[in-house]
This record gives sequence, structure tokens and C-alpha cells, in this order.
Amino acid sequence: MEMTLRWYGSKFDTVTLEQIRQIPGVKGVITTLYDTAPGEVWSREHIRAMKEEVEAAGLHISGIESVNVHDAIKTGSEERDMYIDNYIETLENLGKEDIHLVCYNFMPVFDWTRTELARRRPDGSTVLAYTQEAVDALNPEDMFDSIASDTNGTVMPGWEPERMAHIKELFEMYKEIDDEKLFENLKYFLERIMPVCNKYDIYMAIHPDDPAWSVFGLPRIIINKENILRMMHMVDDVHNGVTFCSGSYGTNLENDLPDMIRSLKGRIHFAHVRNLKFNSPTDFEEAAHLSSDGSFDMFEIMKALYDIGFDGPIRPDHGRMIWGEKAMPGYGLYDRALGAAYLNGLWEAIVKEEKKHEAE
Ligand code: DNO
Repeated sequence: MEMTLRWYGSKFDTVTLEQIRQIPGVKGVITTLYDTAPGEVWSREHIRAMKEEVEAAGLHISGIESVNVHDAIKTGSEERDMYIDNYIETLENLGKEDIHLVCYNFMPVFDWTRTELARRRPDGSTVLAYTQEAVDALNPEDMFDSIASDTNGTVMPGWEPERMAHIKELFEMYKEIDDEKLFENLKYFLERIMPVCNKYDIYMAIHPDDPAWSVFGLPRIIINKENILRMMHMVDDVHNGVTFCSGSYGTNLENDLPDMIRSLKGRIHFAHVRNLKFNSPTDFEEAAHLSSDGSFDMFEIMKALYDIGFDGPIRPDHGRMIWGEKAMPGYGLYDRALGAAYLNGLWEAIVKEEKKHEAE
């Protein structure tokens, strides 16, 4: 595996490339052209400029998170082919710039959903949190207002104001879309992009729905082992792969994370590893990466990744806000750096232990 950190670009991120470079073991960043809208073609010049900036700081681009998929593609509307053509052009330009990993999601309307961006934990840190009761009491527009008022002045991915201005229209577009239709539209999209992925060896890595169930009555399909295996089989190409995100699949306590990882051998191209603390099955908050701070066994997650021979980029995921840092909720420097160091430690121990066994 390769340890990386997500970075939103110098115009948007409070964390600098120079800081990222000093996190032990981190040489790669996962980044994006944050000021492009879903559906827009990414020009080669823009991609190259981003690459040069990262490389000038002594790092490299390990992958893109995300190239977002336009709602016309997700809903299968008349305009979808035009937007898929644009997506293909973006993939071509990324391939020509030697970028081979693209994370994306197929979530209707909202990307990830949380009901609090700064819940205080007993140690004084603040974290993102979710309660189903709070979602049930909100309508989707209020949800956006509550997120927007709590972002430390940053723009949260998936909650861009331009996008949320159209929320009613977006809901209208999904009126006829159920899980089956969404699967069909995903298949159509993947079948059209696979040739370009094969040509440039680009690994597509779908991000799970977060939380891993339906919110506001919208369909959600990338939520469990059964569905994700269905997706792998329906377009059976190694370039059709997965971002294994422990914090997203883990929202549903019925998901056995190490077992899911093992069942996806060869198809996990990117991993987000973080921990959650459950107060009840429908109330969880994000925790430090350390197993004992939350509800997951992080050793078992890393061990499963090791066992399947995972060699792609991995990144610590959302961190807590600690030590007075002001940053995009979940994406400060300090706690993610602690997370990277901890995950590197687990990995080193697993590798050395396994090598010792092999030598015996
Ligand atoms: C949130 C992230 C998501 C993720 C997208 C991938 O912090 O995990 O926004 O990047 O769903 O397309």
C-alpha cells in the first residue's frame, strides 16, 4: 500500500503541500480540480498545472478524488450521453498525464450526509456525527443550511452552494429512480467508459454511499457486500473497482468490514481507513483512527487489506478537529497526520510479523 493524504488544492485547502510532505511515509496526494462542476471536461492544461504544483513540492498525484458524475448520468436522462462523452474526455486527459486512479460516487443528490459537523467528544475534540432521528426531522433544504453554517468558512465536497440551489429540481429528477434503475444507469455508464479506462489503464474506484442506507427516500445502492459484488460482476473488468471506505460501509453495523475486503480481492484500488464510535446503531460520531477510540478493529481492517495483497493508495480519512486547528471539518492536518502515522505503524507490524512467519 501507499500512504497518501487528500488535498483540495492550494486555493481551497488550509493544509499545504509542504506540511503534507513532512508526514512520515507520505509521498502521494489524492487531489481534484475542486473548482470544476460535475459534467465539465477537465483540460489537459489544468491537470498538468495541478500535477506540476504537486511535483514541485516533492510529492506526486496518487489518484483523483473525485471526478464527479453528473446527475443526468445517474438518472439516465436524455443528456447522459453528452455528459458521458465529457467524462471520457476527462479520463483521456488524465490518462495522458499519467494518472491512473479515479474515485467517484453514484449517490443521488447528496454526497456523504452528516447531521453535525462539530460534535464535542469527551477529550474536547470535535467531530462529524450523524443521527437518524435528526435526519428524519429535517427536510433536505434545511439539511443544506445546517451543513453550510458549520463549515469553518470552507466549501464541503458534495455540498457546493451552486448545487444545493437546485435541490428541488434534483429531487424531481430522481422521482422515478429506484435501486434497480440506478444499477442500470451505473452499468450503462461503466460500459461506456471501460474502453477508455482499458486504453489508459485507469482504475475506477467507486466510493460507497455514506451513510450506507437511503436518506430522504433517495435510492442508494453502494451499501453492502451483496450490492458491491453485483456491481463488480455486472461489469466484470478489473478497471471497474472499489474505494473501500471503512467509515462509510461501517455506518451499517451489519457490514463485516474485513470480510467485505476479502471478498473484493483484486478489485479494491483505493482505501479510506477511519474509525467510528457508535452510541446506538443510528447514532454515530467519527473517532480517532486508534481502534480503542471507536467501534472498529483497525488492525483487522489493515490485516484484511494486507491479506488480499492490496497495493494501491490508502489514506487516513476524516480526522477530528484538535489542537485549535481551523480547517474543513474532517480535513484538518493534525488528526489525519496522527491517523497516517498509526496506520503506517499497524502496517509495518503486520508486514514484519508475516515475513517472520514465512521465514520459519
Ligand atoms: C467525504 C468523502 C466523499 C468522497 C466522494 C467520492 O469526505 O469521503 O466526499 O470523496 O463521495 O466521490
